[in-house]
Amino acid sequence: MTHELKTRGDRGYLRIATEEAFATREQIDGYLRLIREGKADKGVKSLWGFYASSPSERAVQILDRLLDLDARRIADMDATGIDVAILSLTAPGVQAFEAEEAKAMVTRANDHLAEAVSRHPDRFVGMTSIAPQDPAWSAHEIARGKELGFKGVMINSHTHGEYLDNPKFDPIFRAAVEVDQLIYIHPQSPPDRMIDPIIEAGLDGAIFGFGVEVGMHLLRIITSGVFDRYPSLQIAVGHMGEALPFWLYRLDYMHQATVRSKRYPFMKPLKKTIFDYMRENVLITTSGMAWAPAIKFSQEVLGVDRVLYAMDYPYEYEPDEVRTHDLLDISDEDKRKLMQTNAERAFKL
Ligand code: 1DF
Ligand code: MN
Repeated sequence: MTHELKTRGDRGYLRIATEEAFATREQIDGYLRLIREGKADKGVKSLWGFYASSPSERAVQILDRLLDLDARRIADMDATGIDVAILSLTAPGVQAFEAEEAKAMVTRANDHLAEAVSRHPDRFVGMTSIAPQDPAWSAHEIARGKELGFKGVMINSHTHGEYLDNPKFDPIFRAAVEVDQLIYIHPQSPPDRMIDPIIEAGLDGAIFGFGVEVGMHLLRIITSGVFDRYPSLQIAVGHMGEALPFWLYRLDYMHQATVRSKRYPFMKPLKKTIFDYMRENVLITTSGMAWAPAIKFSQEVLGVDRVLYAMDYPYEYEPDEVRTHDLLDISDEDKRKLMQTNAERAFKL
């Protein structure tokens, strides 16, 4: 059987990939400088010490592909049948830098992305990157991003070990709600106060540390009541919800038991259950999880409208994984939601 990966909806749907990374040279050089000066945390040292300087085939290919926003990327999209790539600055974005440098660098990265989108308007969609180190400034950048034509906001999980449930980050949520765009929480390495037992086993990266970090981050956002303050806020996470769908029964049961027992004075009752927030405020993507049982389970638990396709280019560039999605034994209607229309609705394309 031939299974060609043509673009343009030959299978009855477009393929819109929602977690696709790019980098700027300035950003990569910045990570290398942090590492050289001893200012990088352990996670950045592990991640970018590898991708930005290893001579291994994987690192060299990925770095080349990250930096390209033209012919090579389009050719790779064509070769795997990806019609539209929703692009964001690769992890940890500018969140590893001090505030002033981060703001200048992310402004240039957003401008760079906007120019690429204007060169390839029917193939690329952009997300705004921010510098959460300065929440008020980031709120303005989110509004500027909308002016530039971007369709969502990318945050690479923690910022110097701080999480978005910290009230100081509230202007970021308010700005996302005001522009009516989703926030995508992408992994980065766990912060220094969490990483030691993970990194000593080589598990700090995409293999496990990323997922633990973002799953916990999203849970903190839910349990601290952010969605009660912003009921219309939508947060997307990749990697099939960073395992939270599979945990959901236990999370819900234990959250209710914990709140009722008043074990933690700061853990207040919420208006809804964790299950409700996951089905009403959270979107998940299939990045790095091209695995039929996990996709179908997540569709059943969260609803078919909440699961979106992502490739995770260039970290995951496997034509067979596109086929896995095409060949899922789900209805044509549900497949079209997964590959195309859920993304169109969530990002308001
Ligand atoms: C990796 C994976 C790196 C993902 C990423 O950004 C990333 C990796 C630095 O394989 O090291 O986005 N990912 O989302 O799975
Ligand atoms: Mn990714």
